[in-house]
Amino acid sequence: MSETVVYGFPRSTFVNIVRLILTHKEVTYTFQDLEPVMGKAEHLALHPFNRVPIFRHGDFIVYETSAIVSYIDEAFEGARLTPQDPRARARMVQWINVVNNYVYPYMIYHVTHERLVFPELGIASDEKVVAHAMPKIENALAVLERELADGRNHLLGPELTIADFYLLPSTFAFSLTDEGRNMYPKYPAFCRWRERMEGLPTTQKLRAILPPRAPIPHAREWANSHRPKY
Ligand SMILES: N[C@@H](CCC(=O)N[C@@H](CS)C(=O)NCC(=O)O)C(=O)O
Repeated sequence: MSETVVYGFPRSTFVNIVRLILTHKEVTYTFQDLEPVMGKAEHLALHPFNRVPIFRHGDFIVYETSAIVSYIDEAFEGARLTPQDPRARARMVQWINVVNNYVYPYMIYHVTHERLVFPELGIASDEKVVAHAMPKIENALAVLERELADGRNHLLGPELTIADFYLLPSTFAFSLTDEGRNMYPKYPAFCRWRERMEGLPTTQKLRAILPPRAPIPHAREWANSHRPKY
């Protein structure tokens, strides 16, 4: 059997999307923690854009989360997480791109980094970065609330898809900030979706094997290399 490896660091939002989907499909894999080599030649040889996750299946190596998860969904047995219907599939890709462009950048890159990741390393929060993100997050949550207000179980309706697993890790990390804790109760349908997703055996199973949340040492460099500036 070909070896299956996820490369990344444990707290990475995108790495955890991949790990949730592997867990859901009951694919056995090993996790290789790249924290000690992030940004170094060993990491850049796997991902020339200096990011994680990277996925290896035998001699096939692929990076970029959406490419990885669509490969996993097709190449491995287990519950299919991609609808066959073209319109439903387009809707799923729409939500994946919503997370990439309008959710992750503000919930994680702006607020979670400023409120959790940098302070854990002794770096003060930049209030301007947080302030810039807040209306964008309010808008994203209002859009999700409208979508989920008809009582559907998942983003696309009754079917659990890759889109739900895409959204979960960003919304989890943001829930650990004061901003998230204060904002979420205004969006009850979204909170019900979150409760369902957090309660899935898949989510519980992955959480149980993740190490306790610890500071991300290589994030010290982000303050110089790619912190938003306003
Ligand atoms: N477009 C990439 C984004 C991946 C990404 O931004 N990953 C973050 C972690 S969640 C990362 O690699 N950060 C490392 C760094 O910025 O040094 C994907 O979809 O895989």
